[in-house]
Amino acid sequence: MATTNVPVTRVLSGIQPTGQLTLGNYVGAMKNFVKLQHEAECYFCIVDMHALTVPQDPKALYNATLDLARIYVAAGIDPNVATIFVQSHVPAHAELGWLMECSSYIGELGRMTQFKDKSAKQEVVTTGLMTYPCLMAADILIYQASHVPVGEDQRQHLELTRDIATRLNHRFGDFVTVPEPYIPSKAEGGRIMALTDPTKKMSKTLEDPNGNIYLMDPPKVIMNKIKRAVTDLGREVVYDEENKPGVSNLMVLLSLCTGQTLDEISAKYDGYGQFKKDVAEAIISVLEPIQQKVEELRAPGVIEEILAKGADKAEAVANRNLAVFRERFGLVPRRRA
Ligand code: ATP
Ligand code: LTN
Repeated sequence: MATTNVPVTRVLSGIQPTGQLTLGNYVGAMKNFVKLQHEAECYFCIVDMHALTVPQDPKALYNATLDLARIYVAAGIDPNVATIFVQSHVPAHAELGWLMECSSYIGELGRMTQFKDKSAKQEVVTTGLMTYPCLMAADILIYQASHVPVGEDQRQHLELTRDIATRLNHRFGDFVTVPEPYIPSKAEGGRIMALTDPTKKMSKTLEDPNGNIYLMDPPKVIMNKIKRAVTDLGREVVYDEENKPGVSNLMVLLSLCTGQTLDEISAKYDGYGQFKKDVAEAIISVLEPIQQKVEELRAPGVIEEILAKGADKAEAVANRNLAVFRERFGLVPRRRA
């Protein structure tokens, strides 16, 4: 993990409830959420307001929000250790989001690759899709987070968050923590590629579902998808991102699911058959317990209770920090009548 030597003290990250979570989301981001909860004060949110930047079916969004919360817990985030909450339950995020919109420039927002990619796919482009990184900056800065665990695709948004934080510190005097990215290298899972096309990122909204392993995929489906995964010419199992992107991607998954190094994996196989079978089995053995736990967490009221407590904890911190931003910007504090 390429990180600076800034101590990890406070962590925030979020995932959008925009469909079924993939193995990319798990190894790129969530696996680090689980790890970091024991090292720092952690806030993990379900960024439902970010999901609204492209059209969502209300019922599907509602269910995906609760399911994502269940997956957080099932994957090992302990709600008694880290704070798990829904972004829209803490209105201070949206309020600070406005201040961030007034602290960023249209030019820099228009340069964001995610905006360019996603707007190209939409018939109409919402204003929210463009100002999306401002709300993300608010999510992070409102907790004065020192580190943000995400996958490689979010690096540019984090750079923008850092630019905004630095800008505010210059304008109003040092008061915002400039957050550090916490991003795995590609070989450590920072960018898992689609199984059907290793030039594309595995992603919830990928057109071809066979390119993704979904966290809730049954074992048989996982086995089939891995068997059909695009491999490269030749039969050597070697890590070579450029010439063997398909095999390299599967090697990363096997390494992350079993703890073996890429060299150990490379030495072990001399063809794709057994290799692919082992990749599928390793993924299944990681996902099966998570899937079981998700089902247990469907008991009525359980996840709602966790989210209620999480929102209370997050809100207390967010409101306290929001007051500091308001004061620096010159907004008059409300006096209760
Ligand atoms: P969407 O298709 O809706 O953009 P997504 O699958 O890209 O969804 P996000 O909700 O945008 O997922 O991202 C959640 C987290 O997972 C982020 O930290 C993101 O960087 C990480 N992530 C997403 N895809 C991958 C991937 N293929 N490899 C590694 N990390 C990933
Ligand atoms: N933009 C991120 C989701 C996201 C996020 C955040 C990540 C919203 N707010 C705050 C880290 C910190 C994405 O598309 N994956």
